[in-house]
Amino acid sequence: MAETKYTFCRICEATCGLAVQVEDNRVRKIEPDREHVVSEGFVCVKGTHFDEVQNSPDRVTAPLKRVGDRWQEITWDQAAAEIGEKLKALRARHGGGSIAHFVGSPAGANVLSPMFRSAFFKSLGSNRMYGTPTTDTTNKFRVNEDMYGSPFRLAFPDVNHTRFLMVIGANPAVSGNTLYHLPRARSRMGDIVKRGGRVVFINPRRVESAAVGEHDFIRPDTDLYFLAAFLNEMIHAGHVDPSVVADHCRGFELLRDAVDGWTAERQETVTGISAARLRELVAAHAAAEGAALYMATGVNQGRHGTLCFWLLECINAVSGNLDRRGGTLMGEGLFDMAREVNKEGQMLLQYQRRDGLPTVVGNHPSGMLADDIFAGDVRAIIVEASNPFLACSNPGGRLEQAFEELELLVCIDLFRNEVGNLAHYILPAPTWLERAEIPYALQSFVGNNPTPYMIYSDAVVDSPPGVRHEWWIYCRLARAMGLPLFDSRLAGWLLGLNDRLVYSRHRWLRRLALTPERMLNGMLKKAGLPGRKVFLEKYPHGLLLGENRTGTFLGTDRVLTQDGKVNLAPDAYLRDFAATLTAGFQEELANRDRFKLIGKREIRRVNTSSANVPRLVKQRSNFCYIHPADASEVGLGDGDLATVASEYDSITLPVKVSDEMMPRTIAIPQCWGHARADGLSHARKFPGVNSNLLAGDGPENIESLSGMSHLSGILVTVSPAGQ
Ligand SMILES: Nc1nc2c(c(=O)[nH]1)N[C@H]1C(S)=C(S)[C@@H](COP(=O)(O)OP(=O)(O)OC[C@H]3O[C@@H](n4cnc5c(=O)[nH]c(N)nc54)[C@H](O)[C@@H]3O)O[C@H]1N2
Ligand SMILES: Nc1nc2c(c(=O)[nH]1)N[C@H]1C(S)=C(S)[C@@H](COP(=O)(O)OP(=O)(O)OC[C@H]3O[C@@H](n4cnc5c(=O)[nH]c(N)nc54)[C@H](O)[C@@H]3O)O[C@H]1N2
Ligand code: SF4
Ligand SMILES: [Mo]
Repeated sequence: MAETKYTFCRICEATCGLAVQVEDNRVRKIEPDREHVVSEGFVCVKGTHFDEVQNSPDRVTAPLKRVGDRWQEITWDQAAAEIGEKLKALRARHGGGSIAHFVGSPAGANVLSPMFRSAFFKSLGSNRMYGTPTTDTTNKFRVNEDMYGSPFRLAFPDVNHTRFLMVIGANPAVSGNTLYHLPRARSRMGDIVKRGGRVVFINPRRVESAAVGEHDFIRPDTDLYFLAAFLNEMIHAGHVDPSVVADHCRGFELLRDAVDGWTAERQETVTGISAARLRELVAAHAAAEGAALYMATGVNQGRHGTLCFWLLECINAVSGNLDRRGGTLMGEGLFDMAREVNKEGQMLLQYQRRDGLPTVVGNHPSGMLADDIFAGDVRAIIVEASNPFLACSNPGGRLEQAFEELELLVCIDLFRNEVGNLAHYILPAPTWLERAEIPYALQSFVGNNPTPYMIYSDAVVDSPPGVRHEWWIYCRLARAMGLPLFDSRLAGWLLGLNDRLVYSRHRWLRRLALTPERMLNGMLKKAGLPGRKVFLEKYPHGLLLGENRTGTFLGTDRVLTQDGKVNLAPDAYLRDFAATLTAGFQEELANRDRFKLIGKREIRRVNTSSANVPRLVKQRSNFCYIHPADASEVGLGDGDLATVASEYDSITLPVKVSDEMMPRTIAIPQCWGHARADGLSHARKFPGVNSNLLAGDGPENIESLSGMSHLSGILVTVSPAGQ
């Protein structure tokens, strides 16, 4: 008989509550958990269709070794021994730094894996971490560190109380939001309007979320000029809170001078937002009892993600909204992760790169990976939960060519995806339904959550016998290489012993093991919360932790800068800003009539991870969305094939004509292009095209302050295919 188990979804950061029907260790049905303390029964189609990932016949269920063009199943002992040998040899010849890891977004939902992964790579002597953080958000970490003293001081809008919310370059109703926990995003943003407040979306596409509020088109990659003018107009209109600036901030005069002259009229020429509208928004923002600006990937992936987030945070701070009810809050997580991490002293700009590009929170720029491989700096890569050829800038397929040069490529994944095709070994990992978990590390530890709560879930089903947890894999590889872990031979030895116990055939031995359940139980208790058993018995739908407090940040020792003040004017930003405002602005003016390409997240897809779900993916291709006037000018109609070309490559795909688009902007859903996905039987038949073949890599396509790849706002040409 089917049994209902409560858990939470880990596909996106909304982590909605789920009720999963399980029979004979098989997931039968996934439904919303109507009693979940925050998601309250909200889910999206990806969560309820995850059974098709869970039960997919394509899953890898034993370690695979590539032998010629065949895949051979091998034992974990053989896999660990062979990979361990190769890593040892590479380390001896080229140093530990030649061995990199590449971490994808699903790994972000895994609380335990990062601890063991970083212990393993530290022990190996490698700081070479790449991954998708430099495609979504390292600019924010950089700004947090420079302004507040830690990458993990991460302010978020107090959505439950705000009277004015401006959302720039995000579409929470579809994406579930990022770096800011907001399940039921659409209805919660709608509540702001019902309370008499305003929600304004600044976006080159009239996005689904905008149905709850107002929307203004902005020309892609011009947010910097909009934000500079917003701040400047705000200052001139006298909307700065003098006591916040005097008591809690440093560098206001420098900031003021930097944006001086950026009038509403001046930004209008490149952004497309009228001067009158900007001034009206500035006035409404100032008048609101609690206002917040929020931005996400659409701006992060532009050319000026760091400068934009800096100005945005400055607006939130100097207007007096930071640390204020209805403004932005600096949450308190299970423990003070920001302070703990600072003790390690291993954050921003920690690793010196020869090219001077930054490594933010340990991330080397993913847009430099091909160069780094070709230069011989990287010779082996362990990929955990990623599909970089589709997700990252891959100009004309250059990233694939680079990966072909690798001496060792290991993929830890549920499937053999495109990068897996080139791997020497594929190591199978469990799905999130097969993992005990608490929500995302940032949500749990940093507390970027307007309605704080905690939930714990055991694994809902057992994984196939040949599958191993990511954290276990790192311990097993460390044992194969004879490496200590956590700077300790004893810890390395004990964890080596533990990795035998965890998957032992004997139940009594398994009972002695340090299991994920025990580790998570320890974390909960250390934070002063009830332990695992209490959560399972009393709080299967989550436990509310009480409202966020205001007045807990400014003027307290939680501001981790040296002088305890918010730094409004980091030197590096002022320099970059001055240069951009002249050269960048001229470039925008010169390119005003050219097409820019942006991405588009779709409710039925999450990055590349849901491409193989038959009930979700029913169209053979992604589309190129284009405004009616542009379509007719270029000679394209609905369904026609268009060729979209950048300076790097060109792709051909069908067109959808839509007045959702701003003129001279086209949108192509990213993370498609599965034509060669031999290991993904459905995705291969419904492949679409990879828009990231058009994105450039190398230093000129990387934002120099944060290492972010330039993935949105790419200059392209559009024409009917075959012309
Ligand atoms: N043009 C453009 N490009 C973009 C973006 C954009 O907006 N525009 N967005 C960027 C962003 S924000 C991101 S995060 C990236 C996303 O790209 P990635 O981070 O690469 O993420 P996914 O494609 O979701 O997942 C990759 C793999 O993880 C595997 N996987 C899923 N769950 C697990 C698990 O629990 N364990 C393991 N080991 N593997 C698992 C899946 O099977 C899949 O093969 O794309 C980026 N690319
Ligand atoms: N359904 C679904 N949900 C997802 C994902 C998914 O692939 N599918 N991916 C997950 C991941 S990894 C992440 S990081 C989050 C991301 O979460 P969000 O940041 O909310 O992601 P998007 O929906 O891509 O929103 C970016 C928006 O920016 C707009 N935009 C593009 N360029 C510009 C610009 O230059 N200026 C401005 N102002 N706007 C611009 C786009 O039109 C788009 O609406 O979503 C997560 N959730
Ligand atoms: S919004 Fe959808 S994908 Fe995201 S957590 Fe909720 S159910 Fe899962
Ligand atoms: Mo992401």
